[in-house]
Amino acid sequence: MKRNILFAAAMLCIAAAANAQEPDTRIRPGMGMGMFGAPQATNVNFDPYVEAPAGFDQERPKLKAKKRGRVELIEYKSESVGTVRKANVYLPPKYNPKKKYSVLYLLHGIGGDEWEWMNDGGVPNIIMDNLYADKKAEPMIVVMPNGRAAVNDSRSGGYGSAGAFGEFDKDLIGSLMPYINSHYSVYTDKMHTAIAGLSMGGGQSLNFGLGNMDKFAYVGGFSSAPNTGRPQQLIPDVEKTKKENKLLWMVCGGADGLMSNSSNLKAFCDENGVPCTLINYPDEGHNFTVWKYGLYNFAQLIFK
Ligand code: FER
Repeated sequence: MKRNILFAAAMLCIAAAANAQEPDTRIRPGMGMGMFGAPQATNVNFDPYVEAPAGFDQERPKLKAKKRGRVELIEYKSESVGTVRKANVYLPPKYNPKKKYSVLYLLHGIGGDEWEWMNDGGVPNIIMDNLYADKKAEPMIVVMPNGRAAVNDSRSGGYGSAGAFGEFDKDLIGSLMPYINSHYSVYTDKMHTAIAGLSMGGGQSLNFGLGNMDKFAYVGGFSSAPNTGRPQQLIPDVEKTKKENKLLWMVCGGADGLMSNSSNLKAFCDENGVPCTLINYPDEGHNFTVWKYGLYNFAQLIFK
């Protein structure tokens, strides 16, 4: 019951945010899907859940310092928001500016900010360090921005800031990506650029990733929220998506009330022959158990 009230309140906020916007003829995925979201698709073909190995998210005390990555906080000027904004950047072990790296943009949820993955139980640095120690991931940096594209981008925005999450594509593509491309030793083409996120960040990743296939070849949505565009908005041109997207990968907890955002897209993809993965994490809710699993798996599949 509490969840339903929260959900209805969130939808009202989205509607209010949409109404408050300047006239904008572009499709804003997720803004026009009605007050109570999309009904759950039936007969979804989930992909097999394979348990992650024990310890994938545990720090290995014996791992030498030089085999660990590091995280640094950056500040960049945002043209679209008009402020200086922050992001955390994970650099892999032995990051060497003489080499070139791929980039994963890793987005947070509605209650989070650029620190959520690091400080709220996501341990992305530990997951990545372990993947590198086991030689399971390609060389990449992981950029964790603040996805609330507003002057006040603090966590206190809550559900009222859903509109600001919808505006983040301008900041991401217009300001953050150019900053990363000019301050780190990275490949800048789509085949070396991925986007994934949890909940609101999952919706953003699907919306922005599939909406900008010239920039992102790999797209991941973990427990994607109701800001996720409808399948037909996300994939208006099936043949183009088949050609240009290299990975569309999702996970959601089986006990998460937000499953329909993922399963409707999966059903659409299956009907239309678009390669797409959706793992139903057994009996799990809306939490970092699912999101850590998402990062662990997604990070192994990209840039290969
Ligand atoms: C909603 C339910 C959940 C919603 C957003 C969320 C905007 C996001 C949750 C999260 O990011 O963790 O109805 O509407």
